[in-house]
Amino acid sequence: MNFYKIIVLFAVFGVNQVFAQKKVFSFSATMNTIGVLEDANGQPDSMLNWTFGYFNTEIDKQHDVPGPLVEVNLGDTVVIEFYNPSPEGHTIHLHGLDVDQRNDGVPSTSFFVLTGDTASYEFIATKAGTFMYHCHVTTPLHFQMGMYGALIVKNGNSTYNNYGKFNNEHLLFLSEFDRRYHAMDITGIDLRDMRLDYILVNGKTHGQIYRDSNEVLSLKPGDTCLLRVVNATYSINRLTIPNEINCKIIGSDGRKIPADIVTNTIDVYPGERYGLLLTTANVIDSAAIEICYLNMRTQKGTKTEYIPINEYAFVAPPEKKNIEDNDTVKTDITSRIGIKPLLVYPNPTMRFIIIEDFEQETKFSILDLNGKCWLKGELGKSKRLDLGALPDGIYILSTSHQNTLILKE
Ligand SMILES: [Cu+2]
Repeated sequence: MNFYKIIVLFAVFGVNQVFAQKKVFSFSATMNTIGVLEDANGQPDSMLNWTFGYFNTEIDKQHDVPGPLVEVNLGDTVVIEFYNPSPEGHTIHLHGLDVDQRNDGVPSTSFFVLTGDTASYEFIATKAGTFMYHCHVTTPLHFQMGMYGALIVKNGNSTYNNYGKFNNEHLLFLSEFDRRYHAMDITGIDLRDMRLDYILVNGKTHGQIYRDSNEVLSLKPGDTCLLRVVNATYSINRLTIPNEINCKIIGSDGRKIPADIVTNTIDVYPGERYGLLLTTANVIDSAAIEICYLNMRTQKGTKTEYIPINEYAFVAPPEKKNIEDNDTVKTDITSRIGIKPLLVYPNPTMRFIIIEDFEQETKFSILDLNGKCWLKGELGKSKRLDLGALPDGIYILSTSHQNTLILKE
């Protein structure tokens, strides 16, 4: 039945039918510890890094961070079968892909994959480019825990539906790690507070990158390298490409941009993906691409990482003096508009919410979208409300100074 649909869509998008296939990926989710991270001095981190993550059941028995690379060809019908044996509900959100609502992986508008459930996500790869997938359940937490990965739609040796020929490609999947979230006990952590303890490039830090030949970017005179950059962090990722390299931005967010931009400094914002074409007339050694993580509010550099070019024993320069270590990023919209912040989590929820109110003794009520009041009372500094008696739906939390939307699944 699905093949009938594919044939219709091939005609619409003009995709080459000869190479298009049905690709099935079998994913599962686990909660477990992953390998040891390395600090800026090359010392292993003593902490066991507790993470959530995806793995491909045909290849692995246990997840890694990031999750498996999903690589398909333009025109493919892609099916990701997802089994969730972990004690938490999860989804797979296909970030940047044009999928229908059912396959979008946002639990409130698509569906939850609860413990023991199996579900499948399906789409047709109609645009060549660089994308990402991630869990959309309590996203800041599940994202921080490691539930993300790259999704690449290939089109032979060109990209963006036949634009930008290359003979070599390299992926930089940039993510980050706040140590506090990966301890066994995370009670008391404010989900708006993300610290940058580790920069991860394709899941590796510092010496782990420089010692791994797969992480070295290869670029010789005559080569054209497509550099795919994915920002899966809460920071601006500023890439500085060495001057002896010609760098052209050709695509953004899985699409060709209207006109190429020639630049050696590229700011990639959270959730964005860039396609860069790199060429050089020189024989390059002792060079690296610098990636600086800038705080979203202050725009100041916090941490820097390097991607060696053509060199297998790179040594990173010492950290710059002006770097603010462990700068805290708080998403706090309410204080910007002059209201004291009201923190509600988890949202969406299945059983309960915790409300943290920094005003003293605020009156609250929880209303459904018809205005019916289900719960009301007074808030102290922090309150846990049991929502077990409420039917599934969308509710409004109203306090004396603001309204907040809550989703109950
Ligand atoms: Cu999840």
